[in-house]
Amino acid sequence: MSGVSNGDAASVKKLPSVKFTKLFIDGEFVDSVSGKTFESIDPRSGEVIASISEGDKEDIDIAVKAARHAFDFGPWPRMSGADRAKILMKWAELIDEHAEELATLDAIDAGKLYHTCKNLEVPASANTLRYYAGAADKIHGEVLKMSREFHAYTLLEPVGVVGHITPWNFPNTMFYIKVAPSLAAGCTMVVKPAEQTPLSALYNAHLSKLAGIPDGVINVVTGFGPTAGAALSSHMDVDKVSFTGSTQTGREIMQAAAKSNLKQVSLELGGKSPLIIFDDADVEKAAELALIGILYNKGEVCVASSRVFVQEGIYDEFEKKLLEKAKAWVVGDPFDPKVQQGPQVDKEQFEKILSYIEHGKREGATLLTGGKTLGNKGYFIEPTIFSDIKDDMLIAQDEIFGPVMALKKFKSIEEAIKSANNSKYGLAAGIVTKNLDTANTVSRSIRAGTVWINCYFAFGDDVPFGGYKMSGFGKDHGLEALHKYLQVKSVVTPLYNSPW
Ligand code: TXE
Repeated sequence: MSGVSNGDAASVKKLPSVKFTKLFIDGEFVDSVSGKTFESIDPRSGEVIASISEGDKEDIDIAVKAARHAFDFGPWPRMSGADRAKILMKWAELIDEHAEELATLDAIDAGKLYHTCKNLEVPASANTLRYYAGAADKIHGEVLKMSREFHAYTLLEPVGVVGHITPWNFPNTMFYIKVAPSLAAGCTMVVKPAEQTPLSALYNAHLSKLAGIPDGVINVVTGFGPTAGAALSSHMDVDKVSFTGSTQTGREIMQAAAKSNLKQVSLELGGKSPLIIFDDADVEKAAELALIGILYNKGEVCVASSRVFVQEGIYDEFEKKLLEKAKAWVVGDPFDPKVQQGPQVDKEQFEKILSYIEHGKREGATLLTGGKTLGNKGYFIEPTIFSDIKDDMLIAQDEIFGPVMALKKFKSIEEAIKSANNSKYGLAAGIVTKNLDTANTVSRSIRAGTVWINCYFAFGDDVPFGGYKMSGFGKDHGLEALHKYLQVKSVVTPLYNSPW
């Protein structure tokens, strides 16, 4: 393994000074009511980056009040779509201008690759805003011809105050995936970013103000899940919660919504996505795809191709190529342009992954490569590949959320489909084949919200994304996401002889 550990990397970046560390409520950065703070940790070293205000129930109450006031009386929901679009477009420009700062914050906070963030993920967030800016002035209902002497029309109205609860694996991207469509719809909101990665959300709050988003429309309350997050999902004055995170927390959020005001809920949860590679595949390219599918963002990706099924005719050659590539994969400081994989997000996730690796060994899978930590500080793990997988093994069932692949040989298309569907999750899947019949059959047989054929991780702002089964419901991206933040009002009136 040509991995370099954190301390050895030539370009280890010194921690920048973090400008925004307080809650953002009603257009101002403020301390939490309790005055408490929590530490944001650099996963490259385990060192403290900054102390961040710790919001709790009282802060959520204040933020929801601000969002409610902005929704009930403020200009945002009443503005024309075109005026909203202008502000969103301006904000997109600001993201491009501040790409370096945003990429740096996600790299030090989440261990993400700096160059990938700066050149790919951050510009993609600007485009997400542009996509929904383009939709903001095209929100309209329908005129309906009723069967009796009435006619009706529908209005699409913003759903109201939204609570966005986001995870730590794509802190900046997730912020915009949630915020952009709900803003275009005319909603106001409280964002609760993950406690592991609060920095870019606070920076984005600052950019929102520069762009001209009115006070109270976007509020960001940093803090922990069971306190701030739970307060948001059980709040009586929040109309909808949009969540991305674990299946277990998704369940708790639904319960909180049910027990409070029956707010709408959409959930994007975990996955254990299969990548199925058939005999007719180009082995070199398929091995590359499989590796990137599991190692992108160090495997902390909800759609990671964590289960790879390879047909028997090419299996041996595939395994050889895969191992060559995995051994050449570079793990190290995420600011080093040679590095392909940074540290896991935090100690907890690091230990969780290592315990799954130990479990994999115990349950009889063959450890082909990896399995160990790298360096003497920070949370670096070798790319790890297990073979001889059985579908019911824990490492083939649980979402590990790390650089750990479960590799299995299969004979027939039916066997591959059965194994792929043998999961409580259904977020995404990949197929590699030149045969159109195979691609068509498998894509229709897999129970997952996204199927990639001869590609992986191909996302688009216009392509709806979300899960089947216990991967959740409700889509991010696309016009589906915009409609998630709109509700339909039917207005009915008599055509003739109205008594009034
Ligand atoms: O997630 P949580 P965790 C999976 C992945 C990972 C595991 C655990 O397998 O190893 O989840 O990660 C907030 N009420 N995914 O524990 O708890 C929390 O503060 C309201 C997959 O970090 O789901 C954070 O903002 N909110 C996933 C957010 O939920 C609560 C990405 C996510 O944290 C809460 C992340 C509560 N009771 C993890 N408890 C994906 N789908 O991409 C926590 N939160």
